[in-house]
Amino acid sequence: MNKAALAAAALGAITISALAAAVVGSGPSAGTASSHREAPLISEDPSADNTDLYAFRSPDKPSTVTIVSNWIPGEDPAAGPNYYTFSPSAKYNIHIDRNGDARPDITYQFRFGRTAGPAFLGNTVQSWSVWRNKKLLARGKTPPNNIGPRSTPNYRNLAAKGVVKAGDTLIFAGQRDDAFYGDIGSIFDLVGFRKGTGSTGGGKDFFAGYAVHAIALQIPISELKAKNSTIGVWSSTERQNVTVDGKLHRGWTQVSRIGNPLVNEVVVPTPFKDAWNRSAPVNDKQYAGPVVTPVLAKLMNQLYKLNAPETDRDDLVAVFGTGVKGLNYTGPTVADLLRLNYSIPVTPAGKVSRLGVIGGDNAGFPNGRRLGDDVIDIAEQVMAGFLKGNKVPLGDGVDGPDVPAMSFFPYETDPAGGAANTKGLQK
Ligand SMILES: [Ca+2]
Ligand SMILES: [Ca+2]
Ligand SMILES: [Ca+2]
Repeated sequence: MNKAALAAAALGAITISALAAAVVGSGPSAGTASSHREAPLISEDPSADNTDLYAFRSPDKPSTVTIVSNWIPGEDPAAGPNYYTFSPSAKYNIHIDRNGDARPDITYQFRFGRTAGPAFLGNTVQSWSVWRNKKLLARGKTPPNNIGPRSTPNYRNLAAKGVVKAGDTLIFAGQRDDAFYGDIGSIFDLVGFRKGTGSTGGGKDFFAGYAVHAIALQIPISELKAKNSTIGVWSSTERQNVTVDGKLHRGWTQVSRIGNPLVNEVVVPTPFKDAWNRSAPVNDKQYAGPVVTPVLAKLMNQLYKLNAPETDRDDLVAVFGTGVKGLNYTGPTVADLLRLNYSIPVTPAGKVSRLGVIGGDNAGFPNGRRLGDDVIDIAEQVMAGFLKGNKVPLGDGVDGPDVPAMSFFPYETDPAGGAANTKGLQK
């Protein structure tokens, strides 16, 4: 693809995700950043709640793609003695579409065992099994949560033992530091910028010190075999025989899903957020309407007179739902998938832009999503009309995570220890 096409494509892609993200990140009526506690029902079921999804070419092993999916928002490592675990009564899924029809061609499904006792006093190791397209692929164990130096000494070593190899695929499940970062406290106070327009620092990272539970996969590109080298990824959680809206569902019911960051928070109107969590990406066309006339753009204009385009943002719908031509287009089917064109090379560490494609770095969001990509700033700038020439240096004043990603699998870094109690106040 030529550079102009790529840039245009990139911008378009950003717009879509940005739109979604911007809306999410900035909307006072939205849930939390990214997809933390974004819909009414799932906020009562944190162990099934998808928070963020990442997909990128592995920087230290570019012949592979890494997918990281997080659950359980806002784990405070110090909040013992009943610590966080994956739910033994849920199914955790990572889906890959390789031909643009928004239906999964590869599904990795994880189930977790119970801990030997209550998750009390640090007994948080869980056995797991993973099936690839319903065929058993591997079994393993999570490391324990990071309780502290007496219960879980040499945590790096404990975590390293959690990585399992199945053929040429690496697998990890367990507690991680939340890679997401953002000034959620200020954003949800009417899209507040603590300093200027948010591009000069001064934000407070709400997620600093908090953890999540993650599943990470490193898959050889030779196994992906996607049309135009572009995969569409999403993650979901299912629960058995749950009562939803007063009605008992037999079998398994999907209760949460995520593709691009911030979509449910920003794009989907509140009355439909729970339904969105239960629906399949292949039916996402029904949610395209709100993207065309984004509420957030209107709100931002009312509050800050930003000149953001408020109507006719069909381009965003196209970008958000289909990928961008010349970048990561997967076809006409509209669906919220995190689309990664894995033929685009890894950007060397010194040249990575946290703004991804709008920062001239096509290996980042919305072409997949790396752990350090600043999806809130991207979303806000796109929402303000970056792609239509209205470039406002918006941001939340938080330009990176509290702890950087690791340079090796599973990349999302080790969680802070509970005993360190990074959130407590020393007396
Ligand atoms: Ca498919
Ligand atoms: Ca963090
Ligand atoms: Ca930011």
